[in-house]
Amino acid sequence: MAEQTFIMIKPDGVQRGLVAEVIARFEKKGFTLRGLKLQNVEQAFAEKHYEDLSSKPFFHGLVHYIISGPVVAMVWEGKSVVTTGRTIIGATNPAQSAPGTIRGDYAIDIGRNVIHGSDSVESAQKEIALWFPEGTVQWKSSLHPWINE
Ligand code: YYY
Ligand code: MG
Repeated sequence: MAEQTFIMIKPDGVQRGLVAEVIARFEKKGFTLRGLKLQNVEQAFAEKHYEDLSSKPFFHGLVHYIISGPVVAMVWEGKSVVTTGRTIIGATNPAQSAPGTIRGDYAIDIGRNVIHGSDSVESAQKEIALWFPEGTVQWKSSLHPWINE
């Protein structure tokens, strides 16, 4: 199976009207959209998504931020999409994110950094299973041979 990553537009990204912009960057790069939904997040679900960070001092604030409004959950597929997805997103702290990245172009504070992306293939699999228990859409873009050699 081709590599997949879990990408989430956080509540600030949705409120600020950045949904189309984020999708466009992944789409124009050449990755394939496999799942997409707008949803509110329950506190327990947000805690589960960020369970690895539960001992961090910012955990409580992070969970409250994620449940503060609807998010857009997505699965994107393609060669090295996990690593390249992180590059498109930019560094965790927008003060250090390069211009041209999503966080570099659209965020200032680490606690309002617009977007989440899986940090490894293993966490991508875990996050996709958590967010898309119903599965994703199986299809192949007709552009595939024009993007992949
Ligand atoms: O994967 P990424 O989102 O880039 O960073 P993580 O280290 O996984 O942290 C998740 C999330 O937590 C981050 O996007 C912002 C927030 N956060 C924070 O508010 N303060 C920190 N010092 C570190 C992370
Ligand atoms: Mg992370």
